[in-house]
Amino acid sequence: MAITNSEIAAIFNRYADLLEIKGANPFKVRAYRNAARTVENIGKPLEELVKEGYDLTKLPGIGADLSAYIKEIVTTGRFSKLEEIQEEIPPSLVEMLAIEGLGPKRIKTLYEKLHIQSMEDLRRAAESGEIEKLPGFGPTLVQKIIKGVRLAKKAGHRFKWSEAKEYVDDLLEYLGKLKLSHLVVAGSFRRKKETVGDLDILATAEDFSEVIRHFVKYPKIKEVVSAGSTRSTVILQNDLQVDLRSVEDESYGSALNYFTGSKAHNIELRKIAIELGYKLNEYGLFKGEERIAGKTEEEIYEALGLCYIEPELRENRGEIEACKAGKLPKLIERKDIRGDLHMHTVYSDGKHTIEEMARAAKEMGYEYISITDHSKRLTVAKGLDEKRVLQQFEEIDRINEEIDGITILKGMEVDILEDGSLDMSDEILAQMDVVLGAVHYKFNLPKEKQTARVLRAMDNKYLNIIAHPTGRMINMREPIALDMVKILEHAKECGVVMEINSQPDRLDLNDIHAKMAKELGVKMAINTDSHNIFSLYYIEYGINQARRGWCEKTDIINTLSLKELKKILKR
Ligand code: DGT
Ligand code: CA
Ligand code: CA
Repeated sequence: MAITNSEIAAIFNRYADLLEIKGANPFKVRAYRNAARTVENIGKPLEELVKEGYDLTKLPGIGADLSAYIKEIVTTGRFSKLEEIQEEIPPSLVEMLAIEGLGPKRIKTLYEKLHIQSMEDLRRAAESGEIEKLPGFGPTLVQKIIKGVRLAKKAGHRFKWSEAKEYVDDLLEYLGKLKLSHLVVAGSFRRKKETVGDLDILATAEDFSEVIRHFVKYPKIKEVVSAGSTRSTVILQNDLQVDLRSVEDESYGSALNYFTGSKAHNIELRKIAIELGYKLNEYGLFKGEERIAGKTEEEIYEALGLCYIEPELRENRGEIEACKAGKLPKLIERKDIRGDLHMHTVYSDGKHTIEEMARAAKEMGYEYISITDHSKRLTVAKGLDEKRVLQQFEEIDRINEEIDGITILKGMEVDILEDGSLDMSDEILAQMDVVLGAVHYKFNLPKEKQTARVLRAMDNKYLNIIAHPTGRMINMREPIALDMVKILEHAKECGVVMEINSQPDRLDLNDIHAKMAKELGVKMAINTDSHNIFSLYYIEYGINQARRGWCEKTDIINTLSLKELKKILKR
């Protein structure tokens, strides 16, 4: 994984913070902060410069030491000095840096004067009035600290996009009751990131104070953190933070662009603006004092000499270069999907019959589905043995004759056993249209073994799709250890398709892997893995992830006609 200049800058800034908490020489601290600033503004990836053998000491503020550190970070992805100092300083002191109003200097004072070492110490000292007595800590700051401790407790927890969506729908309906000229959720939510830290809502209205008054009365609020004239922050009952902001109509596009992020994408845009002699911020794109764009996002990209970049791509993962080269993908859309190749029925652990699933899929506008119940090893899910799966296929034949407008393919989600063999005989697999292979146990094998297991499964010529390839469950289960490059290269060689599983807690492949697959020419399938008729609409979540992975219609096999699909499924 390439390391970006902003990441290197963040490492140096973090190191400077820790040096400062530790009480290091201020010149040394400043040297790291200066280096961070230099790194952020070079405009060319340091990784490339290092590869080219460029003499980094020619850069402002980079001496021999820092040059060596940059090389270390670029080549190993780590900075050993940072790791060392992190060992010395209580982790809670580091966390305190996230609290508004607390910088390294103040944290050092709290540590030295009041021996504060944990968030709990900090809260107690703030509430008891001890902190207020320290020079440089007034009552306003103490209030900020108390709030900050509360927020920090929740930090780290990220909400699944689908969870956030439920609140978004409700909130937008509630806010929509007012007269607003614009109302939109920006931030990671708009970029369709698999998890969101908080919601960033942007609205414009003639009387914004009325909007804020209405907003803070939203019934699902647990706490109003702030309510000013142009912005307000609240915490909902489920601990989701919501920031609401307003700007003038003529700044709407630039504010939307700014608050959509990502931060890394914004920084790149700002650099381009500077190169052109402009200034870009949330209020507009300015040439001197004159606003030359800002009402819409489109006009900002245009004025910067770029094409419009979809929010899902705004992660500084090459979207700006791709745009300049005319190589931005035309992202896949819901209307491109013609079927769903992974779903369960009452035969194993699903809740609906084959016919019910088929009729619901037809309602979705699909032309085909494949029924893929579990194989026998998965006894907890009533996995099917050879005999029962053949019975199921007879039923599928029968329903296919009865039902019009949709074709049911015969398939199975077959367990990949520990040695990489499949949990079903080749003789039966040969009778299937679609074979999915999945890892459902032995999640903790070391990388080499786990990779070999999946590679071997792919060697079975009946296997079509690797289902939820890494097995991760968001906020719950780590991915299995796979060498993804090897897996994808082998998939390419043998014509195996990778699934983008749409279950909101799976979303597996993730965006990075999907982009890798696309770049290697590996085809993918966006499937819902539905266990009932209601979750067929999860396809939306899988499409979000695919779009973040730069996928186009041609990368995804379930956009094909049935005839073309069948060709791909014959390996
Ligand atoms: P999240 O909430 O952690 O899932 O991620 P975001 O991307 O929604 O981040 P958030 O809520 O902290 O900020 C919303 C957007 O505001 C972010 O995507 C870009 C913009 N933004 C925030 N802080 C900065 C900053 O320091 N510099 C720049 N250029 N943009 C920022
Ligand atoms: Ca956010
Ligand atoms: Ca935010």
